[in-house]
Amino acid sequence: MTVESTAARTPRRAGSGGKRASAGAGAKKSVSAKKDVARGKGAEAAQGGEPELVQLLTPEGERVENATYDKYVADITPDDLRSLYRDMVLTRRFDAEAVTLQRQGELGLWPSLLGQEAAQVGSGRATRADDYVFPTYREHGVAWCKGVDPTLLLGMFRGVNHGGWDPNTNGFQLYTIVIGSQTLHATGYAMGVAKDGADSAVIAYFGDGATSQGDVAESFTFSAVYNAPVVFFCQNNQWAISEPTEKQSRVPLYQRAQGYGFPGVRVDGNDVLACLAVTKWALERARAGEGPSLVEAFTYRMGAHTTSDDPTRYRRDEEREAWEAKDPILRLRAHLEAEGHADEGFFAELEAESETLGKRVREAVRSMPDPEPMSIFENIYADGHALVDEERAQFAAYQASFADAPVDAATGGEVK
Ligand SMILES: Cc1ncc(C[n+]2csc(CCOP(=O)(O)OP(=O)(O)O)c2C)c(N)n1
Ligand SMILES: [Mg+2]
Repeated sequence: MTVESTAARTPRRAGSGGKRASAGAGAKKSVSAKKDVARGKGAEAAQGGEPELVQLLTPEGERVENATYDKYVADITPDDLRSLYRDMVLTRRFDAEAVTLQRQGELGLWPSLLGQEAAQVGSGRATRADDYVFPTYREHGVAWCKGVDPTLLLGMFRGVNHGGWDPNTNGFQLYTIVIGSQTLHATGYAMGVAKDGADSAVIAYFGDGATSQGDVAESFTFSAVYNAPVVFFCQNNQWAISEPTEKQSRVPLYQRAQGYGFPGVRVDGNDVLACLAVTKWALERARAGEGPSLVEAFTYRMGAHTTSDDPTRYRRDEEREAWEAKDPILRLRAHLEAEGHADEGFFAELEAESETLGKRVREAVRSMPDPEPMSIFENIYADGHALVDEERAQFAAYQASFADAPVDAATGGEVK
């Protein structure tokens, strides 16, 4: 599989024969299906055709009808559209600040969400306050929608804590680095929700690469068998570090659900409205006792995997450029402008708000206190653990050994 063959794939829009809901001024025709056919021998080609993609806003910002999903966004007002736009813009700004802070040495690492704002804000805004989110390490936009103060997300990446927020305050679990493991946690939690008789739902986020993990397969099996109220939200950003999706699966990822006995849907992950609608559908199913579903948000990681990665080593600029044309934020902006839902004043105010957020994030990171060394052993197990106790004692003895060490008068440090 060459890198070239992964470029610029956009599957056919589901219900693409449907009418345009409104023709925005200057909106071009949506990209033709023919042009969108996968160029390589990837997963789509293996299926003998391109998969359907739920899309409500074309890359040009034109609203298209969808017989199945329109009803999930039927109550969306211009205010809501502006607020979705605001969430995406501020999330992107927060993310950009974090990348810069890492480059300045203030953070050890940062996994950017650049390009995935619609997938995260659309799905995040579909959740209710009592729905519980199990994220990976990249769900900064979902955290934002759940009301987690973004500055709290940075502590772990500065190395001053293990997480930085109480998951139960906002129904947003701690970030998980162990790929796919949170899908099992989500499934177990959802099984508990069902046993409690609650009507809330659970949503587990993971990437395309995570679908190759055994944990994800197990969570699909268990959630299906137990009819757990969980939504599996896969952000297919085309890459698992340097591994393209084609090398992860012989079928489009959403089709995996069928084998486990629950529905799977591929949605345009750069279309915030479609992500909102499809996730609402999936959450409502879960709440109604209809069990799990898989949403594959077809999107693109425009940045590097993390600040430690250099994507120029394994992918072409043309690929990123093709996805830039489908930018989720520009798409909604085009729609807002074409429909007359936002004026210059709105965009200027948002720019000012974005500046204020940037300043707040920078100041918060730089003023984070260094932790007490012994605090590394806190919040590991709810009831303690013999091994942690042993390690704590060893570390305490190690720390204490410095107390008696002779001090070099010249340097103020330990005598070598
Ligand atoms: C169990 C496990 N194996 C390997 C890794 C190393 N690793 C970190 S991120 C990553 C790729 C994940 O790709 P994907 O699931 O597509 O998520 P993305 O980062 O693209 O959002 C890997 C292999 C890990 N963290 N955990
Ligand atoms: Mg990925």
